Amino acid sequence: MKLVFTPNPEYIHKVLVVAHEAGITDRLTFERTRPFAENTSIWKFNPFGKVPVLIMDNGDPLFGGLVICEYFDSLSVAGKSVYPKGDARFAALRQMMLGDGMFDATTLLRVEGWRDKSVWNRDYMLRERQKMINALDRMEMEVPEFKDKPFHIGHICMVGGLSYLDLRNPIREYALEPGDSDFDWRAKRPNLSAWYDGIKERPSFKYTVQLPEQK
Ligand SMILES: N[C@@H](CCC(=O)N[C@@H](CS)C(=O)NCC(=O)O)C(=O)O
Repeated sequence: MKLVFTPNPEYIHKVLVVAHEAGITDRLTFERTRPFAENTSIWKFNPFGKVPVLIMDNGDPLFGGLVICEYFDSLSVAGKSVYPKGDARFAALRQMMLGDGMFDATTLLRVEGWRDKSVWNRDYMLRERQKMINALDRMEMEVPEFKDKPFHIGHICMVGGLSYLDLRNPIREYALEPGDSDFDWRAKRPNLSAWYDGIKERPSFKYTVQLPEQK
């Protein structure tokens, strides 16, 4: 099966982490595409034009990173799953959405900022910025709930979102509000920061894929 995405070893892709945890990385091939590049191949695979997409062995696509994560998990060779059952399930799924929703808000803010500043939709940008801050604050609040739980999809998505924010910091870059020019998600979030620094040493978070630029 083939994963179509924009690999960037400088941040943590949730789909790669789940593939590694499931022990199925040897079944994967990769195609690089940049969704906003003119020659992107993404529209062939995903009606929404987003990465990642998985082309399954029967040729059908799966789109939506969270759906791909669930598919990889279902193939787990050791039969272990990063989706808890029972009481722990919905806190883990909420944390999954905290991480993934923060990633989405970060990319949406970033992409709007690519337009010329004179045509920025500031209200829209402020709204995405607020979502990021809210998600970070909520994660900080939830650290005592999740920090000692068996490893799960919520941990993966939060680490993915935070690692992206370490790489791309549109709050700092676009400085929409006073103080934003030195925005650091770790400030005032000591518990989240300490948890993140510890957990990101896990081997599946170190699994990266490097591919040449698309021609
Ligand atoms: N949470 C989504 C994120 C996907 C996403 O937004 N990917 C961006 C990466 S830049 C993208 O492809 N954007 C293209 C677009 O929004 O048209 C997922 O996991 O599928």
